[in-house]
Amino acid sequence: MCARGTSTRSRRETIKSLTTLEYEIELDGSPERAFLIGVQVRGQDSLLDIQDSLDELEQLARTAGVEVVGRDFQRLTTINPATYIGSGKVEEIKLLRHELDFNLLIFDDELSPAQLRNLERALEIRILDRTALILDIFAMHATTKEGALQVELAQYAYRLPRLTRQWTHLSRQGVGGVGLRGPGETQLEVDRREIGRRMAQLRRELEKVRQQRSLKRRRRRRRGMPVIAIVGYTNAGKSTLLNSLSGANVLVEDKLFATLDPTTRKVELPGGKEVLFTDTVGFIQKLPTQLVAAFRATLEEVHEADVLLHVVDATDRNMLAKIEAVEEVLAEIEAANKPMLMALNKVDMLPSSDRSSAEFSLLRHLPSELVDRYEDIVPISAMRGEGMQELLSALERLLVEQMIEVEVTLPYQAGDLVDLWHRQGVIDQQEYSPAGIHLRGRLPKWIAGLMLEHAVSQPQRQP
Ligand SMILES: Nc1nc2c(ncn2[C@@H]2O[C@H](COP(=O)(O)OP(=O)(O)OP(=O)(O)O)[C@@H](O)[C@H]2O)c(=O)[nH]1
Ligand SMILES: [Mg+2]
Repeated sequence: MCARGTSTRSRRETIKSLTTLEYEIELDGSPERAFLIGVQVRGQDSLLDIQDSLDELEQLARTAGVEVVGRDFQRLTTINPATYIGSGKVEEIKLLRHELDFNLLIFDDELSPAQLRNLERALEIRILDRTALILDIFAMHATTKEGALQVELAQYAYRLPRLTRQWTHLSRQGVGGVGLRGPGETQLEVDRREIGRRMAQLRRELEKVRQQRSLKRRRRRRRGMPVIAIVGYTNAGKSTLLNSLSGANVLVEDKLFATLDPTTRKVELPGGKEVLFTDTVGFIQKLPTQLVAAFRATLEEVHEADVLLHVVDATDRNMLAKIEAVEEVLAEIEAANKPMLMALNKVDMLPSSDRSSAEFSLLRHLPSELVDRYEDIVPISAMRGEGMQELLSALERLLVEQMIEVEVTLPYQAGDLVDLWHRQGVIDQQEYSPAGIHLRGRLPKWIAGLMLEHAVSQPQRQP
């Protein structure tokens, strides 16, 4: 590091904040220096303890390439509607800024547009909140067109209510006074309209993506393979598991939100049946609602899956809170009532005596209605490929349990459906009659529907 004003001059660029101020940032490759701020509201239950939530925020900041130089939090009875934190804390931060030399302040919750504006004015420093930080990471990690569209839409949804009158900025340079309402306000309206138009266009494009996805899903259905969505908290090891199961080559990183776009791979179960595994975007506590809305096309993969495989990091001391956070998101996207398995991952990091105790503590501390939702809990090490056979067998058992009894007569030309039944179900009786092939046996629900659609006679179906 060289001191400012020496011969190696760093390139500086002025950037505008969403609200009123302009900042200079250095473009010499050195990371921005951030200070983290959180609030703990007394008597309010939050999933993570404030220090753990700040740890997570620090991890998010590091993932975004920011250096964290310090942190602080405040216990409040209520959030300050004007500045989120109390006025004393605002003053403290002002002083700290000179001591620690940070140029970015990151809040652990989403700030209201007014809070953001007031804080920027009071502190004259660039401010990000948790949502903006997550959106930034998503923007960094979006590799496909769909991912990029979804992130852009979420970013505009976040920015729109936070845009303010440009003239506030001009008035700071002495242009204020007469004519305050003139061009600045018009400019703001132009900006808003422009963003509104762009959002409408993004929504249209995403609607197309959704339709393509749903077409793809229908085609998959026709092939009869059940779809298993791998869900879980960010960094739990979902992509590592997909790679280990299928030899896929999904990027694995010790970073939050390494995966944005879903990847689907075929995997053969021990009994020979084939299933599709889909790896998806990770969840996090305080997940911004803009993201859930914008990522609808991606999250529909979870919504439409036949089985959910919830990957949990067994080494995480906040394991239980994170399981709950995942359950909350699943409920939000109406996917909470699907058959579920849990993979207790990273057990290679636990001393062997702790492995069963991790499972034990899970079963003991997780509310029983949650535990009951999982057909099986399987300890694994996705990284070392341990527990894969056990996991697949558990999945196979679950799939068999999900099957229903079907009795149907199919036309002779529907040979492909008979093959499908052989591959994905169990046939107890098969007879040839003039009307067609009479079959009785068990099938996954999603294929049973297909058989009934093609039946020649009135199907008889037992529950
Ligand atoms: N020790 C150990 N580390 C693991 C295991 N599985 C995954 N990891 C590590 O955990 C980190 C996150 O793994 P990923 O597979 O990227 O996690 P993810 O759930 O896909 O994360 P996101 O896509 O960011 O939501 C990486 O550093 C992996 O190497 C495991 O079984 N044991
Ligand atoms: Mg991943």
